[in-house]
Amino acid sequence: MSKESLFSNMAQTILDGDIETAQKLAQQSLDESINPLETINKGYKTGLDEIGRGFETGEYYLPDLVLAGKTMEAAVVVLEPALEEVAGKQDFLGKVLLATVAGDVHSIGKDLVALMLSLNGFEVVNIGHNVPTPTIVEQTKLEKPDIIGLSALLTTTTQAQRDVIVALEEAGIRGQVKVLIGGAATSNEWAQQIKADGYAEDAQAAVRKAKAVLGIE
Ligand code: B1M
Repeated sequence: MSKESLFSNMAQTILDGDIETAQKLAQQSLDESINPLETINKGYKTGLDEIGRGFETGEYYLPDLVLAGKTMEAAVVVLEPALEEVAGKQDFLGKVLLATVAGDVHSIGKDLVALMLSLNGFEVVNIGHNVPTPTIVEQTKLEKPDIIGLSALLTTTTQAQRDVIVALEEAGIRGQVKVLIGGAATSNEWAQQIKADGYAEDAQAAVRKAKAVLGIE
């Protein structure tokens, strides 16, 4: 099977919510030495994007989104050891506190970012999804991270990213930590608008931006 057909079949497993085949194809891509990041981005994520579009037009429903999410998570479990190999052993670069903001339960992208950061030398404290702003501020005081990463996938919940930055300012700790944002509903422009220190479009960019804001490389 060509690489393109394999990716297309992977996307189809997301649309079908077919966990067993998704995992089988993930293993096949490893057997064929395909880079696991390419597999995620060109295979499974394509399926999630398609189901997202279909959800907007009424072709797919909420249970389809739920099952698609579970299928993606199951495929990533198979790919995880290979992602570790690609990253290799890394020196400690810094500590990142990661959360999906209040009102938003999307966790797949954030968890991928957590995985990539930790594989690349960052200690990651992943405090979950739908995390209230005061909790993020409390955890920042407690964990003293170098960076806070805030994920938002809903247009409405991007406001909570701004709320966190304002709350950090009010708590007098904004200057002690860099704030990076990400998630499908965000952008470089939004990062500038809310005075975040940067925006990352995907997990690899998150690693690059995390290094950049800490002046590494
Ligand atoms: Co939801 N959902 N969803 N959903 N969902 C979207 C986001 C949507 C675009 C679908 C659509 O309509 N086209 C739409 C949002 C529209 C908008 O506001 N603009 C939407 C909606 C409307 C909803 C509900 C409101 C549906 C409803 O209930 N009627 C509801 C919201 C619930 C809530 O949060 N309060 C809802 C629920 C869900 C599920 C729970 C069913 C499920 C999530 C399961 C889970 O996460 N465990 C789900 C899913 C799966 C999606 C789609 C299909 C896929 C999201 C995903 O996982 N993508 C999504 C459509 C889409 O994105 N195309 C959609 C794959 C993932 C790898 O990419 O998350 O973008 P992503 O993460 C990337 C980058 O963005 C970046 O790196 C990641 C890895 O490369 N990144 C960061 C992310 N966070 C970062 C943080 C950083 C840096 C980079 O910090 C430094």
